[in-house]
Amino acid sequence: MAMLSFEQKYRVRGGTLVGGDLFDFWVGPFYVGFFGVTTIFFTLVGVGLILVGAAHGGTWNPWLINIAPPDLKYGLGLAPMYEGGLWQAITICAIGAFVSWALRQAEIARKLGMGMHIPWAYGMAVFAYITLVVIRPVLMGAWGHAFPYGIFSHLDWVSNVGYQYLHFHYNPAHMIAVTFFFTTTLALSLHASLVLAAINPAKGEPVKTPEHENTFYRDFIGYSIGTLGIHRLGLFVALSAGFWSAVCIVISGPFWTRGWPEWWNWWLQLPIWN
Ligand code: UQ2
Repeated sequence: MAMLSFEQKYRVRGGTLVGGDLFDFWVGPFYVGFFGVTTIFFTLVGVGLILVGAAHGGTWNPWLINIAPPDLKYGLGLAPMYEGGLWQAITICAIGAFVSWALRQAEIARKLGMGMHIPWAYGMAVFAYITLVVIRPVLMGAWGHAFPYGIFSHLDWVSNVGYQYLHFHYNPAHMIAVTFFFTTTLALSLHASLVLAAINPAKGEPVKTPEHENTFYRDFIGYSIGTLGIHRLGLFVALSAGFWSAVCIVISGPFWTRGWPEWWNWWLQLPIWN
């Protein structure tokens, strides 16, 4: 269907989760909706607060701007504005904007009668962020366990927290997460190269089809996962990377406080070594 007639057919009212017809319209190419309005609201307030924090921080060097969470002594309470309160307000705005964005994806998917794969995929990244700045700090009893908002400062936080557990690469959930990240890049490179190989044959050759793609992998490794299957696999490995990242940090502190290499003592203590 040509794009112009497609738009006539599908740019219609309905499918909203909240607000009925109130925000059920487009501005230029963009769908607005209730959650488009809340996304814009939280984003403008949040970016404004980041600028306030930056102005107060003594540097406009983009690498060095830093807005830190409250000191541990404030526990899970509210902190004064320039002692972590800004960080708390910015975090509320960030979560408000990210959740609004996911719900806007869900509204657009509903409008089009599509599945909810996109909001779930994006939601996994939001879940990993919320694990870092809400779930783990709450489990540990202080907002000060969250990471600071700044380019270098958040890298320093990752490094420090890693060394706090001696060697983070011995964290078994971290191992699983890293493996899924690498598998995701492997799967995408296999898929992208296969599709481009099929549609870019030598000059004068006809464009190739999924039959050719299947045959390549059957010749090569005796198995083809299929054109739908590769996308299911890709979504699974990508979501798993985000999920296990959240698991690997949320268990560090709330459920394991010693060095991660020491966790592997269960292996050395197996009775088979006696
Ligand atoms: C495939 C297929 C595609 C693909 C790819 C494969 C026609 C266009 C890449 C091959 C993928 C396999 C065998 C799975 C690899 C497993 C892991 C864990 C990386 O068969 O169908 O569609 O793009």
